[in-house]
Amino acid sequence: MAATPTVTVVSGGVGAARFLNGLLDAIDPAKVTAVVNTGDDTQLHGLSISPDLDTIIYTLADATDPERGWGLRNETWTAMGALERFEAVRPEGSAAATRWFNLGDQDLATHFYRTARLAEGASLTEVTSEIVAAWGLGLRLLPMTDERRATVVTTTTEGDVSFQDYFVRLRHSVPVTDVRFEGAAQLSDTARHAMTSAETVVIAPSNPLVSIGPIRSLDGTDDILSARRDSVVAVSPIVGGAALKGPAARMMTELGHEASVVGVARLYASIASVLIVDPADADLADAVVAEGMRCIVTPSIMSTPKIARTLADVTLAAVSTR
Ligand code: FO1
Repeated sequence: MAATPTVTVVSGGVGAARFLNGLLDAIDPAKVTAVVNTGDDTQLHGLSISPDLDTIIYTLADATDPERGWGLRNETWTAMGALERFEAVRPEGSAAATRWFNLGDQDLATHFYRTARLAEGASLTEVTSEIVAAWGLGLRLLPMTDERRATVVTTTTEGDVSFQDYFVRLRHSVPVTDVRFEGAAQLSDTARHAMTSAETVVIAPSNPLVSIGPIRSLDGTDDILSARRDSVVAVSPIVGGAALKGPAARMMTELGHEASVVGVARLYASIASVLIVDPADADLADAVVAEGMRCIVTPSIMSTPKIARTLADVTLAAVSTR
């Protein structure tokens, strides 16, 4: 029996979390590292908030609210409710008492801890490993960088806004004309090592533009992955021309890409050799191959743990270990 390969999963939020759940069923969590998008990170109420890291942690801890897909189940919102009185007196232009980004009472504990540890000089990588340990998870979770690297979305209605302004405050309901990334393009050494040394790299079924894109925007990521593309496999986040969750399909169209598995193949062909697609897109498998990738068809809608586990098994089997 060959040793279980070490696997690094390039990850966004909800889709990546569900894929990782299946992967941790399939192989030893100690063999798994996730390099996670922090372009969604935001500062509110003086707190440092890392939504994609927290979505993965809560999901793998089986603590997440199943309807929302983010935040914790059985959550209460007392603190957020108590902010309402201050909205009335808040000066124009102040971000204090912001209430469009919902922070549950239990969720606040995570932001308190992360913010306090960062203020003490800990890196986001260090704090993330502490939070992962606190939830008893066996995998390694790495932010893509320890520096600030923010996704900026250009909308037709408000111009440039932060990712959370776009996704939550504007309910991603406004057309997008550009996405770019601000701040240091500094891939962390740990994340770099995780992407170079793993026997297999998986690109999780996350938004190619605003979840995987920020990680690819860091110096070195695309060079690392293209140099080892034979052992890089991507799982399409688009099924039947639609995203399983969130605005990925519409954003792809708005930004000039084809919102299909072929469009995903065009975005990933230089860094991955295999694209996993759902049977709904079996008729497009040849078009994916024409983009220079192998195409494997297997159920990708992770509606049950068994489907998620099988998807993980098929994904790992798709690329030869080095
Ligand atoms: N998503 C929402 O749609 N509405 C919210 O109020 C909201 C709050 C929130 C708080 C903490 C957190 O970790 C995530 C939160 N999300 C919320 C999800 C967040 O916008 C993620 O960035 C998206 O899920 C995309 O990954």
